Amino acid sequence: CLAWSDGSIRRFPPGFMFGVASAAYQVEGGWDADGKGESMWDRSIHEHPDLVSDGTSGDLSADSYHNYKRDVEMLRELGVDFYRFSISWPRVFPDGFTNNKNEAGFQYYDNLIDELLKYNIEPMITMYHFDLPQKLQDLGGWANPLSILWFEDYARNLLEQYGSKVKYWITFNQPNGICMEGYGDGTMAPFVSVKGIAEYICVKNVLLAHARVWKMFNDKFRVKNKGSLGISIAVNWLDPLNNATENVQATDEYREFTIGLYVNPIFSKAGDFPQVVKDIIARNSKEQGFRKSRLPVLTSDEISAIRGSADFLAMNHYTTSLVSRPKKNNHPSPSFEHDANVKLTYSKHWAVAKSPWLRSAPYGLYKALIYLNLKYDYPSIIITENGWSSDPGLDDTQRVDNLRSYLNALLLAIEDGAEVSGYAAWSLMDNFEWTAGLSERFGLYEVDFDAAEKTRTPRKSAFVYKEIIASRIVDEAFEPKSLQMTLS
Ligand code: PNW
Repeated sequence: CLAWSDGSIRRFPPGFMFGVASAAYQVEGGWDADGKGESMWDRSIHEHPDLVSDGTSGDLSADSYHNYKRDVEMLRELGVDFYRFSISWPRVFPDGFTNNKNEAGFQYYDNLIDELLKYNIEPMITMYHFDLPQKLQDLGGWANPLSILWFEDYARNLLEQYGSKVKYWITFNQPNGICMEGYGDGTMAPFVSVKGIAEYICVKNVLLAHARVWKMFNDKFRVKNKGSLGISIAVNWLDPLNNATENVQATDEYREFTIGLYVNPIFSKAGDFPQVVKDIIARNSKEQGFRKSRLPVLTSDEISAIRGSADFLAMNHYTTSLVSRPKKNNHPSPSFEHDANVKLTYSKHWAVAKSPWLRSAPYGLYKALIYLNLKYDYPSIIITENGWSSDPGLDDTQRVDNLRSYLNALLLAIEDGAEVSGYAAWSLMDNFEWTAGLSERFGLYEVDFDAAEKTRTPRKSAFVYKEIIASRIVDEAFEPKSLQMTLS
């Protein structure tokens, strides 16, 4: 409904920022251009092309390395307030270590940032979006506690180079993706699968690396640059399948395993991993014959370093699942799945995207935001990803429906007290969707990957989003009159 009963229009509040997001490996291409080093995704896919369902890679992708001016033109067409993109660590430091700097890589991001600023589009930089330099992976990557220092060193260089131009910083994209998928189920690079152990070591290291960078930012860069720094955390919603006690309990626990594991150490008053997660992993570890819990302990110094180490929660939200407790725990032991011990399903009423895990349940965004308010005392939030995957094609009705209904749910949550100051749609354009390759399209703009120029064409959703941004209203009746873009 567009208006209140007194006739006033429901709008996103003044100052609310609309944007779009992307990530380096998914759009840039230029995998070895001008001195870029090898990332763990380059290495994994070059050695094992079969890891990607359609046999593609990020070698060229949308070639934003060469097409960044067109990308900024699209941002101007949409009229966005900000662009969230990530820096490829091996593009700026080919080996990961900061002694060997690739000037051409730094120049690329300087050019992109300057082009954005020229048109009053705020850059929002993700320092790390899944593409570790291979040399650092050779040393164990995020399972090695020295990664904390490597990341701090890298981040210092980014803040020194771009801190005066860039106000919004995000250290990590989705620690759960980095750790659970990268080191546990082995479905993302580095495709390591030391289940029930490596994931938790990774989580501790990533949280500590984040906290060190926040401290450095807070001490040396914040005031000078009037900036803010956060961390992107996947907060999908979970509801119990029904109100059976065991399912309600499983849901509470699974929220702590998937949300609390990352949010609690940073955003709760007490800090640390959630108690229930500590208890369950300690109990299981003991039963499995481990002398200590597989979940590493956070010392009191570590707890206080991590606690409060973010200016905002950068929330990636895509979908909702229904949780039940299986009669028997058949997951491999040990593993994260065994520790969490749940079965996930969906309502049959929720539309299914091209990605099998992605269902449209906009009420879940509302509930997730209210949950964060009650549990973590009204954190400052920027939605840094939300989106929909489809087949190629310009008439993307399902993406339009999904975008509108999630923005409606977001507006409702803001009206009910959620402190959300921005929203980024995933994604500006079609890109390399990790192991799904080019088979799942998330773009507001379609990319012709067969064309040498990687031609970008706006989908219907791009016109709808443009109208929402311009009016700050979600008008379900809006129909784009022509499919011709104009610059705003
Ligand atoms: C995000 N889930 O990952 C990533 O940050 C992006 O790089 C990616 O392209 C995008 O979402 C679409 O997949 C997610 O299962 C992967 O709910 C899976 C989930 C959520 C986010």
